[in-house]
Amino acid sequence: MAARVVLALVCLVVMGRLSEAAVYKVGDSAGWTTIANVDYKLWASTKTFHIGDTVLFEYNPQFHNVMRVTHQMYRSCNSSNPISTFTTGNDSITLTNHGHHFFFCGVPGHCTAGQKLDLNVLLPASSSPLSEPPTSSPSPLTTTIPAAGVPGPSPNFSASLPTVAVGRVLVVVALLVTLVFGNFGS
Ligand SMILES: [Cu+2]
Repeated sequence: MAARVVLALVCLVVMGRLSEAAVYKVGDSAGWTTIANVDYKLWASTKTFHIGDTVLFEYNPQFHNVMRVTHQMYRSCNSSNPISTFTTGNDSITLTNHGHHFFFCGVPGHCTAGQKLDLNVLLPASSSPLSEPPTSSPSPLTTTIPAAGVPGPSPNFSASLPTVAVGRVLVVVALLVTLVFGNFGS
């Protein structure tokens, strides 16, 4: 019983941490493109990015790419020396540090046409206890985190806990009833 409670609590904590890490598809349904005239500055301004969140660039790799660049390169659309380049057309980039992250498409003319993105990742909130890694047992949590998106067993556990308790109460009641009726019978 105690083990089940601990397991359920661990699951809830893991689920809580998973729900905190968001995945944002850049440009939403339009994706990463020049033809839809997406205002990526506006898009980013409607989101709140945190460390651990992921941004997903979806695009046709025949026509676009993603370059992570410095602020200076971002401002001048200078694609000569990017920090990193992504070319799969389905690039997930996890935000691992706070501050501004600058991206643009390195295809000539696309950055100046507005295919550029400036994300500001906020500092971790000190008030949230879930954002602090637990000091006692960090390994089970970190190993289960990659299973994001897979429905965890936590609802089943939390739902089964009251059922188990009710079941035990019923057994005790049944025993008492048989004892009482047994005494009446004799
Ligand atoms: Cu492009």
